Amino acid sequence: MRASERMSEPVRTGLGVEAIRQDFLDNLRYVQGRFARVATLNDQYQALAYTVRDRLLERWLRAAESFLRNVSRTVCYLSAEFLLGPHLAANMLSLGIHDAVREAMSSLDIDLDALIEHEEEPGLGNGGLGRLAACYMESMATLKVPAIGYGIRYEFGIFDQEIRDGWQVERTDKWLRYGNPWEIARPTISFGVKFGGRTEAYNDDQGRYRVRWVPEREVRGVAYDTPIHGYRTEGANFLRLWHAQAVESFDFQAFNVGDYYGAVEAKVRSETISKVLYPNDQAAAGKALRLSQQYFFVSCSLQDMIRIHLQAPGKSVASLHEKYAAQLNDTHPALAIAEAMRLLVDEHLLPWDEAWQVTQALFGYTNHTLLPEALETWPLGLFGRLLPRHLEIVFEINHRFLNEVRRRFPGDAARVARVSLIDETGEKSVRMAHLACVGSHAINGVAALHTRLLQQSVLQPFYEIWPERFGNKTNGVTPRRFLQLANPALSTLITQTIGEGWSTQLDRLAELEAHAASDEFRTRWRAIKQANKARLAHHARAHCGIEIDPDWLFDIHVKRIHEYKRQHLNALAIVTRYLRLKADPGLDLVPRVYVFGGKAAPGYFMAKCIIKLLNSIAQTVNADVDVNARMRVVFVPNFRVQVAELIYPAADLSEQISTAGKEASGTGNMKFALNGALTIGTLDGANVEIRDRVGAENFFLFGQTETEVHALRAGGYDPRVLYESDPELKAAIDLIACGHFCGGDRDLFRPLIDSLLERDDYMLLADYRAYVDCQDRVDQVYRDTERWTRMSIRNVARSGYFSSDRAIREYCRDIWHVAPAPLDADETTAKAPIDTDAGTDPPRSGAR
Ligand code: 26Q
Repeated sequence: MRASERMSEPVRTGLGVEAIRQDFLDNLRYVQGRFARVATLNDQYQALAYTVRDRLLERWLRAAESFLRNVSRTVCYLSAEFLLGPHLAANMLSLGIHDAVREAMSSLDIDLDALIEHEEEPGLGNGGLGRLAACYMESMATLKVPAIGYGIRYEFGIFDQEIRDGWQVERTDKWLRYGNPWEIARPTISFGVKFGGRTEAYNDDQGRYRVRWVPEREVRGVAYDTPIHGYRTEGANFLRLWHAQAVESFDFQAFNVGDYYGAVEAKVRSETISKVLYPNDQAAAGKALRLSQQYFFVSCSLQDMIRIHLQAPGKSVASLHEKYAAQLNDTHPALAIAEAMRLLVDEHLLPWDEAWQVTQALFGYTNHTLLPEALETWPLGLFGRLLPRHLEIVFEINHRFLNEVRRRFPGDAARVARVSLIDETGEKSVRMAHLACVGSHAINGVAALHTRLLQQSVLQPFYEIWPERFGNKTNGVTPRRFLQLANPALSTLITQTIGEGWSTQLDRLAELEAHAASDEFRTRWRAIKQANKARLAHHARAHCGIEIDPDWLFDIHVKRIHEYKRQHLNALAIVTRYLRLKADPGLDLVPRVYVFGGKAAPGYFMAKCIIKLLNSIAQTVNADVDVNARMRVVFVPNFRVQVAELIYPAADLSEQISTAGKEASGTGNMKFALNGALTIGTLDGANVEIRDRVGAENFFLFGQTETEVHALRAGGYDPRVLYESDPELKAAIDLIACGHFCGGDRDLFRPLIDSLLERDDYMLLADYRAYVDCQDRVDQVYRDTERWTRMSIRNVARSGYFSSDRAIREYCRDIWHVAPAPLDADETTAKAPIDTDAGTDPPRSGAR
């Protein structure tokens, strides 16, 4: 049906221009309380958001109704982070109303792009892990896999990054300040969560041994739901995020004894639990509030799952695992294993062994890191003070588990110590990854190399005990957001070339390959890249005040700033190029723009120095007329999903240069490849699989392999020898050290330089020469425009595997045992989870 034919559609649900226009005006008036002439940009944004939401909710509720007739396993994705990105444009795309909305807005003289840009994205995640959760929620909705995402409704998400004098400055992210039209508060869905206190053992009136937890305090978690709409499908999936609220009775007690301010303080303390997202910072480890957050959301989520399950007639907690598959996104929600045991055994009176079977069948665990220092542990003292009952449960799980290990490996005390849930070396602590392994039926890594290394290193003893539990699930990204939405021009060309439907069957991108031979196709391909580069150039002018030329090679390095990701290796190569140009101003180099973006954890000093270094180099290079017609450097501040959508499509070259064996997978690498960038990278994480698929000849490989890194380290690695033996390397390091980029200050970058020359934990010096030479190869290939374009086309054509739909199908098949929609999806059979008692009224007063 054409938009113009939908003249008399219902205003709230119709997909045509007229219905959208009318609903927008209604929402402006009746939700925002404004008439059109005085409406601000925010009023208009809110009104349009409600207009899109109306359509979303209609379809969501329809699907929810149909779910009542359908019984299927529901996936519960437990994650401390969901980095959703802006909703408005994504929901318009999934509903297929983008053109109609544009027409409706332009009929009112409103610039739709300005409204889209106005949205403050929910930054409820740090980076890869949080964004993966968002991609997976989108794919589950698209594949009609019933799913609930459980997490925390942080009032302040990841900090906003400003760059001042080249340094990162953090600002609180006040994303909720103008309201959030995409969420629905569910004040009637709330649960008490206990903290602290002590436990008491007793025998109940039927003589059963039981344990009672007498908490010190209690907090209430209130649900906020965000519908997750699948691409052109109906479904009723949602994100359920918990908001912490003080429990009334507690402050009343204090109030009665006259301590009003004490009561208010207790209230404030309770409500801090969901205040702020922790950056992935070593400094955050061991923080009681972080542990409280983890327990808070996990407890609410499990209580909610049980409540929903018990609503169905004849159901008991003994069949919880038949109703749900719960996935642990890293160890942040691993307390769910102890909490499930507590709820099943203490509250629902299931015998331990039966409860353990249910728990193990329920959970799967995804690991996202190999860095030993990033594996979560909690000091026993802290853990026991906050969660006394859970510590007992962890001890009991451990006791039974270690007995099993002793039975299987008699006399092997070293093995017992290695697998124990309790680390007894130094300050005793609970090892969350061990808890996650023991309590899950499936354990996976996020790229083939990562899974193999997990089995050989940090989780090796578990692999030896339960090899059958391990499997690989290579990450994927949603092509709807990162290709269709981010790169509309390329998407149009793809559709014109291979027809509709490719974004839900991404392997079909392979059909593009044949067109690489067509001159006309390659010309159009290049024109699109060029336009995307111009779009980014415009952003760089507006936000960084730097002019960049869309004709140049765009070399892009965006991701969290971390030593293992080696943005400073890129910096060394840039300085080398700078020195070459200074020495020979006539040097024939391919002009390049180096674009960086990413946040450093606020407490991570070295990462902050790297940001300062990049900005210092940028300032010097961009101002130097000897070189700035051949190279420029831009640091794009506050990298986030919204900016990412602008950046990936503009890249010619994708920097994926982590030390081999350190990056679990990477997902930016996939987003770049899908947008036609070529990768310069090491054999790390999913780079390995990207190269396997796009072909070695279409990938710029350099650097030590993981095995070589290992051997080099074992053989007594000395970075100084490399420094002394490579004149270009020495010159680059010396130039930074002498203060050339920072007004002669020789101290500023000393910590960075010292760390490279003394330890070089991430082996930059070992990979420097190979990297610089590889960049020269990039130049050579780039000069051959037609060849480069063919390589770019092949990268896209061969990257269909990296769709999050493929990843979700694998999780469904191997771990969750739920059926996704068939490949040629029949759009009438929506299945979805639903909260059947959402209509229950709250008690009148004081009843809770
Ligand atoms: C832990 C304790 C205390 C405070 C914060 C944290 C914390 C928070 C977030 C620790 C880690 C994270 C995030 C990790 C992350 O994003 N990992 C990335 O996950 C991606 C998806 O699998 C991979 O592609 C990346 O390789 C991996 O680095």
